[in-house]
Amino acid sequence: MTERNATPLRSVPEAEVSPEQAAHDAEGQELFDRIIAEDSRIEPRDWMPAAYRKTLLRQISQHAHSEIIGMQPESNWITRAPSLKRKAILIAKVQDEAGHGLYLYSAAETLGQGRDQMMEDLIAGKAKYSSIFNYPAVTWADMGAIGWLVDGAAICNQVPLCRASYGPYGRAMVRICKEESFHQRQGFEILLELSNGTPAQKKMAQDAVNRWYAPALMMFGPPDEDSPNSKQSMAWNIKRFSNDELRQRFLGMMVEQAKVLGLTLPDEDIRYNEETGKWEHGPLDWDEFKNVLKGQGPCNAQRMERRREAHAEGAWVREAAAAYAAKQAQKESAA
Ligand code: BYC
Repeated sequence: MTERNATPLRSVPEAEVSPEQAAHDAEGQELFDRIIAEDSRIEPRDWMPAAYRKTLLRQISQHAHSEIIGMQPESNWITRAPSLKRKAILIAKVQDEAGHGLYLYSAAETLGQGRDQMMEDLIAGKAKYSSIFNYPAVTWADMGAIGWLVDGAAICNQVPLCRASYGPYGRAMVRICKEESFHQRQGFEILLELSNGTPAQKKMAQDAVNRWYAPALMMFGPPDEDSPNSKQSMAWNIKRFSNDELRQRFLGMMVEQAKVLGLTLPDEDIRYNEETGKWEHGPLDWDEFKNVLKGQGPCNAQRMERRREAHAEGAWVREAAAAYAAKQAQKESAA
């Protein structure tokens, strides 16, 4: 285990640095490289390259935004859940997602970015969030397909992130992944019940799987040859596997689970390649993916509008919390 310097070292992103700062940075870089090479963890007070900090902030804040925007397709179904049991489960799941957002915003804050700024970027439409949440949830079976496919993809992508080199991110992911596996099981169970129900219910389940299959595969990000960030993120032990590796792994899991569900994945080209040991799928519509990222997906406008409304409606809570904190601080300084 590499020993840390007693005094935290700060990186200076600007080009103009004094000789003292340059020596300081060189020492910091050496320590950083050693920590990464031994697959240990970088903590908030450690020196880190400006680009590492920026990459983490980009990924963690996008992830946090995805969690809170991801509450919308499901919260729209809370009042229409078919039973009290399903309603209670769905409320708990949506609440968990708010919690995931919270852990992730907190992790991003340790990198020096204020939560207000991240929120401002989201509601101004400057920040990304996962493409998947710009698709509509049109029937109750979509709650099953989201849980099974979307949370399934999330688990596949996020379990390796529990070993991310940045301590606060990796630790947040451990708890998130535990909750995600409950989410996936509840989605699987909704689909299993529908699939074993009436022919109309089975068709509703199959239609939902047909709608969410391709968007779920695209959640993993662009193919490796079009993924500009993967190589460096993997060298820094933030990402552990490439987008395509995770997509293939996910596909293999879903093929087996679809058999148990009695449902079909809507892709005639799925096959296991004995030579490469990898699962293959049919072509995905990457133009559609790019359009969704540009804000032109079926629900982008609706999701952003709802987020802005929720932010405005929550202003009184933020003001009350700030007033209370100011009062407490005043009391403490008077004591
Ligand atoms: N959607 O170089 P690449 C959840 C962007 S929450 C939108 O491969 P990277 C859940 C990418 O950001 C699910 N944008 O990037 C919640 C980059 O643009 P910038 C969210 C995407 O970072 C509630 C550009 O495309 N999960 O599961 O190496 C309910 C090039 O890509 C997407 C996470 O955020 C996308 N799908 O890899 C239920 C996990 N894909 O930033 C469920 C953490 C790519 O350069 N994040 N882009 O402008 C990651 O693992 C990685 O950031 C990604 C992308 C695999 C997503």
